[in-house]
Amino acid sequence: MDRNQLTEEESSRRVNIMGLLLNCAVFLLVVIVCSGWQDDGNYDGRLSDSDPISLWPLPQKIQISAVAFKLSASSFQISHAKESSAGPGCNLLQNAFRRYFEYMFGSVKNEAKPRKKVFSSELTELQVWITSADPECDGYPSLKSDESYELSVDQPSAVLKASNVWGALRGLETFSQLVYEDDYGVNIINKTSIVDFPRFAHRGILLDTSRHYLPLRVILANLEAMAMNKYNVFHWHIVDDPSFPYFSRTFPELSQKGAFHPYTHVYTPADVKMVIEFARMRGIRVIPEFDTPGHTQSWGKGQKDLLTPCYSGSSPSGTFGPVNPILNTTYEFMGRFFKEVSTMFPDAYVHLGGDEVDFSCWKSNPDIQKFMEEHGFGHDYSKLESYYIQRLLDIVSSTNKGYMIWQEVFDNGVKLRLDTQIHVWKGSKDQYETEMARVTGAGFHALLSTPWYLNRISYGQDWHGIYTADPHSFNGTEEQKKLVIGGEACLWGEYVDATNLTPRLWPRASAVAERLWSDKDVKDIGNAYGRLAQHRCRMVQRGIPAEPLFVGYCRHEYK
Ligand code: CP6
Repeated sequence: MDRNQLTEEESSRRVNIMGLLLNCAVFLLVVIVCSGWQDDGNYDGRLSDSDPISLWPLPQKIQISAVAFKLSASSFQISHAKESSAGPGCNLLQNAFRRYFEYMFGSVKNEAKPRKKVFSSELTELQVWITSADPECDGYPSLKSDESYELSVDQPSAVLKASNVWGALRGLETFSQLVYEDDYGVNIINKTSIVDFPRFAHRGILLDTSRHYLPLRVILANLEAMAMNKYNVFHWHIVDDPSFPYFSRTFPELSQKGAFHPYTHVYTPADVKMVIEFARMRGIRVIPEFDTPGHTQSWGKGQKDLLTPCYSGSSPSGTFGPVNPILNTTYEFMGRFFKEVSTMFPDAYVHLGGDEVDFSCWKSNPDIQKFMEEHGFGHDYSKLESYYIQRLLDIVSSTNKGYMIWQEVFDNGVKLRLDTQIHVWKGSKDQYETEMARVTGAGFHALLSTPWYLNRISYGQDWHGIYTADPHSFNGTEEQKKLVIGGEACLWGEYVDATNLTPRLWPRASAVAERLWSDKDVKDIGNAYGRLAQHRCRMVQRGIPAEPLFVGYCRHEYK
């Protein structure tokens, strides 16, 4: 490599400091005391070109001093503050302490290195202080979870304050991102003060396990990467046309016949529980999607009469279309199926799909035609779709779940409960902005995915467009803006399996993560580039094969 070429890390350090300065201007509350808050030590590593502090997504308010402390694996500990409502009995926190300790010190094998720098002091403790009476150690995260935290890194001990474990998890990630290695391999942290909270409550990633089966370890590795980016929703598009890998206890034939392979390409109840628990430990909700009435070819293999027989002329052609909406057996099946789903998945929401329903098969079927006439639907097949969805929503409501649906269901005028979340995924920028305005104008909660179809790839730095898209960029009132719960990055699986999933997703999904977490004014591409390049190297160091943004290298390359 050209020696004059700035490495990703070096150039990003520069941009990073520029960015921190920029933030002084951007946030009135942010004060970067660039010359050191109070230079009480003899560490000469002021915030300068060589400081590799790189936070992603950027916290809401930060103060960083030039004063730095050393951290050593042998003396540093993460502990529960005396006043904390959580203690060593809180498995979620104990587990997180261990995880983050390893991220900070795992690569430091040999402590006995010659030190040329003298540090004013060493930081020996991070106290975690949960302030609310119920720390939620054994609970599940929800749309309403408080993820805010305050972090103070100073002598004699750093303090991370949060009302519950969800905020503490976000703060631990931030603390670990503040730690950097100096040229001698010594771990350093600067005196810092942070107040942080998410801009949007729903920050998700969709993975598709139907087009290709994803081994459990791939799903878990991505949950891990999601936590590094403060994501809090795993939208599990678990079944679709090509395969049905969800093992249903009530209807085992569904995966027996509908999975690519009935034993090796299936998620058992134990697998599902493991995903949910691994996600919970990281403050991530698991929302399953069981998409109907379209996208259901694989369901038909194990459930007779569920799908509509298509006709060619006056006789059945042997092919099948969407779920058959005119049979009572369909709704009996859905009732039992979603009852099981509602107990398997603890989240308060399920995603019911409802997208891309192809009407041609329904049109060909004489029984459906008769049903259309009887119900006065004329030739408007979206009315038939609405009829089906309406009955399905009533069924799912009776299991005490809320629901998310793709935008078509709203577009077709289905009557929806006001707490329904409409998932916008179609169209150009103009079209999705209009849709966001229409959905929130009608009083519904909305989330955006259109600009974040990460299955789409192109040559060059396509993270720019991903980074600059914003769920609030539409014409609407303050009330409408409040109805936007966030967004999701989607990685549809047609061209993705275990071999290429992680680098296709990261760090492009990190760009979405900052849009959904950080202040709306954090949008400078130059500033983001440096931090993102470094954040990507940090993910690589932590074992996530995230792809490069551009030319450069990481100090710790992927092994
Ligand atoms: N599967 C399902 C898909 C897609 C959708 N639903 C999809 C559509 C367009 C693109 C990528 C994916 N593969 N069930 C749309 C929500 Cl570009």
